[in-house]
Amino acid sequence: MLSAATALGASALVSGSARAAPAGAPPGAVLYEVPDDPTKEQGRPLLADGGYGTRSQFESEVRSKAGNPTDLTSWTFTPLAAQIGNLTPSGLHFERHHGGIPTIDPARHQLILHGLVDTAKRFTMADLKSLPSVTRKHFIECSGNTLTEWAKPTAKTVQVTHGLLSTSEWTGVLFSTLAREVGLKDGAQWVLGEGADASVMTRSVPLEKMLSDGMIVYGQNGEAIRPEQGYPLRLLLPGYEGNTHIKWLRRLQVSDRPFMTREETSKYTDLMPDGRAKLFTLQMAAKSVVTFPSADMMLPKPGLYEIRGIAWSGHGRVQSVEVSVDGGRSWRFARIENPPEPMCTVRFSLPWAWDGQPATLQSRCTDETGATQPTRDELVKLRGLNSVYHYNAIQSWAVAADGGVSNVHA
Ligand SMILES: Nc1nc2c(c(=O)[nH]1)N[C@H]1C(S)=C(S)[C@@H](COP(=O)(O)O)O[C@H]1N2
Ligand SMILES: [Mo]
Repeated sequence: MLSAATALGASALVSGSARAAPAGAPPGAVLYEVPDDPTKEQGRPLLADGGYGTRSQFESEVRSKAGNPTDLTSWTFTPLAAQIGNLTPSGLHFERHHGGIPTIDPARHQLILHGLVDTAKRFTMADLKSLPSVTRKHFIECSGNTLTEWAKPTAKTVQVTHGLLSTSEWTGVLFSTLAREVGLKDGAQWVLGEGADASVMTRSVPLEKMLSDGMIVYGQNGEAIRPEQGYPLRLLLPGYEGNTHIKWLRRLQVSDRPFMTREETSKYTDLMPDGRAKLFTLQMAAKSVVTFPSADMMLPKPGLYEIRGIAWSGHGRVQSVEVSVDGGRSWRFARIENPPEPMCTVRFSLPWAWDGQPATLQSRCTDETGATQPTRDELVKLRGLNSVYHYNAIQSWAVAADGGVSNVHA
């Protein structure tokens, strides 16, 4: 009787609790009893959570904090290894605040659009929500993501090496829609975005980018964006470095030149080996990371595993992801698990039979422009070691014979 169920792959489910089927049941039928769970609780009434749902009490993944959490300039990392699917839950979206999180009443919030325009305008939240909207999935990556890895492997987990990366579905108004509302004057080339937080974050963005896909967003994953993500309004620039996605957006000023703010001169520039700095390196490059197995994990024994990870590019869609288990000597194409969208993450996987020997796991993203992730040696040859931002080298995880996984340069 059990053999049919076993052939269907159900053997692990039955564990000896099969019973003979009652008379009249189809031939070959077997009843299985679900074992009783004495810890199960039944019958929580609806709305016991106040009407806004929370996750199961058994789920405990959280963002980890960096630096002193009471400092107003601080950041938290998304727990990438625990993420299920391609979207980051809003409550686990990484955070980077330069002046803490302001509390803003949306009824009082306004966006001013002025400068090289025919008619400067103020938009209330109601004004913005009445305009045609778009909904798109995009990642945000801080250009400081993975900055600890330039000189030597430093971070202990993938949450800390790569967790300044999150993906949401964003809803809002295209900048091009607002531009039609005010009319752009001849000579318009750049747009300044300004935040209403204590840091008054300001960045200059090329008008061409603003007009092509720049968004003013108020929605994240089906509800209002979270306070930590810029409630009630933020700038969303698909594929651009996180710093340009101005949160708590209150002002846009159109100009014929960049404004050369602190964040685009003293910060968020790339110091090259010859001592000169590159300005306005705005697009995030092709990048990927294996999230399972990754540093600080332990493989219990040799056998079949599924290597899993995330890949993305600020230049367009992910074209392919390759995985190596021998430190980059040989590569195999991974399976892409969701349809690639422009400037959005994909999840990838590859089955791997681990023989118990030491192995070095890597992944390599190629985007639709043909750009591929460099090795760390190639990146350092090009950029030197003065840089802080835009580290996109191939990440290596070493699997030791005892199954322990650690962060290495290979
Ligand atoms: N107004 C304002 N906008 C801001 C910041 C800030 O501190 N203030 N931090 C920037 C940086 S450096 C990054 S990486 C992203 C982080 O967005 P998140 O906190 O929603 O993940 O927001 C950017 N926009
Ligand atoms: Mo950032």
